[in-house]
Amino acid sequence: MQFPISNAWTDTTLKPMSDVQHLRLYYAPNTIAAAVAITLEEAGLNYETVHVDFAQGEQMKPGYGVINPTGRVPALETALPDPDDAVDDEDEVLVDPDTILTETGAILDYIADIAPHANLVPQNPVMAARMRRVMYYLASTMHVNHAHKARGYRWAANPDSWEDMRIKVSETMTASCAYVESECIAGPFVLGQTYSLADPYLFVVTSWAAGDGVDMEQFPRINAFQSAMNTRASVWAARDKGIIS
Ligand SMILES: N[C@@H](CCC(=O)N[C@@H](CS)C(=O)NCC(=O)O)C(=O)O
Repeated sequence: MQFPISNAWTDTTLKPMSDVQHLRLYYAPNTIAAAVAITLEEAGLNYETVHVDFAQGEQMKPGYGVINPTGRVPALETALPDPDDAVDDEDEVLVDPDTILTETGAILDYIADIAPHANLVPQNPVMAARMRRVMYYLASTMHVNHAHKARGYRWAANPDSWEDMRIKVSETMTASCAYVESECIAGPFVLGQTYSLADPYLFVVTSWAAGDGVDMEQFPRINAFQSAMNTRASVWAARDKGIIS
């Protein structure tokens, strides 16, 4: 996939919801982008996918910078580009940066807003805050712990330090799992019987834990939560599309 080369954010006016014509998810398999795919499936929304090939370093190439200037997935394009606003590269790939959303939590909230029928955010403000407590914890702490395994160069210049960070990941991810186990799963889902945006987010982040060296036998609530998630058609639909294993 070639991406348009531009980083012009010329108009920050959000498109009205009635203008939502198409959704295109930029993802790499088994990344946090899978939480967005599962949520789109839960919402019953049609979407296209674009595989951002990490093996080729596509997320760091200038063209992807117009999609997500942080060089990460997910990104969600929320409307067909208006030809007047769109960036047109040599390959005639049209993208209007003003229609693109980034940051997993923000994208999940957007999906809940455009698909109110799916009830992905509880009406009760306390429950909604409890849901977001888990989402913020995952974004700010547990995902960052996981990233220390392969992305140490973001935080330290000396390669010896990267190895030190990598070694620590099983410990920090185990500590995060212990917190999730005792504080974040009412069971079977984060908020009990009520499924919410926190569930696909937690599902994906906890799916990394075994590979990060966490002994998952210690965490029966997380295992039961994973099993409950695996009964959902949304998870299998994302799996069928190769977005999560
Ligand atoms: N805060 C961002 C983090 C996104 C993120 O770190 N995504 C990872 C995949 S799980 C990524 O794109 N990594 C590519 C890289 O670091 O080069 C979010 O929640 O959307």
